[in-house]
Amino acid sequence: MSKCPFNHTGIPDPFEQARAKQGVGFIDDQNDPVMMVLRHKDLRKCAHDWKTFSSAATPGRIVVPSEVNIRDIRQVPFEVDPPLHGDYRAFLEPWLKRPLEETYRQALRQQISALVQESLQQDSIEAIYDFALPLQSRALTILLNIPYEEADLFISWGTHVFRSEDNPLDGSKAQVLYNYIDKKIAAAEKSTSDDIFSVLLATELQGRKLTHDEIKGIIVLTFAGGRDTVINMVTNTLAYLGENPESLTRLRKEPEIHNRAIEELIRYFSPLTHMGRVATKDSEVCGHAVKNDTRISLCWASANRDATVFENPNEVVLDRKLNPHVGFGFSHHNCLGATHARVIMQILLDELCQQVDKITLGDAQENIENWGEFQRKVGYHKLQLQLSK
Ligand code: EMZ
Repeated sequence: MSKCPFNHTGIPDPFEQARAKQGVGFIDDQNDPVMMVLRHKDLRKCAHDWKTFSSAATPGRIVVPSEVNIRDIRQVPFEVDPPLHGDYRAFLEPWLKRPLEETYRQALRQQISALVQESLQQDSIEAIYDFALPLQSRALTILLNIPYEEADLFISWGTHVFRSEDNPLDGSKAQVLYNYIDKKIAAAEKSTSDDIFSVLLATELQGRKLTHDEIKGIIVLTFAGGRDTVINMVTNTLAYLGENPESLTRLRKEPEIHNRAIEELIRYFSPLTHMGRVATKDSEVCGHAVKNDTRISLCWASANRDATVFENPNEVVLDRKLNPHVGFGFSHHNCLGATHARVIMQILLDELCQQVDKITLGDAQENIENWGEFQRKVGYHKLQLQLSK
């Protein structure tokens, strides 16, 4: 394998100056500008204030880049405000807490352990397409309770369901997912099973059955929200452990710090840079006016490096004790898939500690997001590496 051409210097923080100076950043997004909220405290205040900063705007508008031009299906409960939002969560939460069950964890461990074993046999693997994408796609079959074989189809869709290599907003790609979901709902209508589609068809909300669009909105979110985020988390973790072999050694010796290490890696990597809200009235954030019907974004990646909250914010402190990170969002909308993601990370760290002695990094192509004046590395497009014993 060729040698790593540069230092994988981690994930720099492009927001530091703007966060300290004015607390916000301004970006254009398809002629619908966004004011990014950069400080931890302001961000938490805005996230709480759902009456002023709503998630229930036109479908796609709270996402940055906006998806209004490529979809009209409302993602549920992510694009819904309280109190209805809470009603959806109430029946989704038990399903999304299943990763805490032993049988679920065993199934996931089997998948991840096999993937690590297969990777050990290769001279070199590409961390996304040979590892993180199959890992995420296979784990999703457990979350949805559908046959393992369906993962091959999800793998073939690539790292994002609305983005392709040459198009950051790809409506035709979204249609492939929609068709799949429509087919699965139709099949579940014909014959009931214990998969997510049948469960949602049987679910009652306020004394009525869920509509087809509500079910679709829930499933789309499950596919879209937990995809590139989990992939970035897994890939960045491999890169970090490759560049910091002493951390792998420490994690092997101190399994009791794994949970803290996972939270710290989530804080440091912040796999989702930000998420938007739309103002429902004229308002103000950190001294900056926000007009009715304009967009703000809650920049998790910036808040997670806020030096007024985190000591040495740009360092990975594996056993960081106080860690109020917002890597899974904050307040009502905090990530519903967080339990699944955390359990994936627990098993991954454990399997790497047990099976792998060394991660050697090779050629890499970074994935840099461009947000106006800010350029943020969020992970990799490609990362060649070798796992060895
Ligand atoms: C939306 C979003 C959810 C959006 C928690 O994040 O993830 C993005 O990757 C999707 O493009 O549609 O699901």
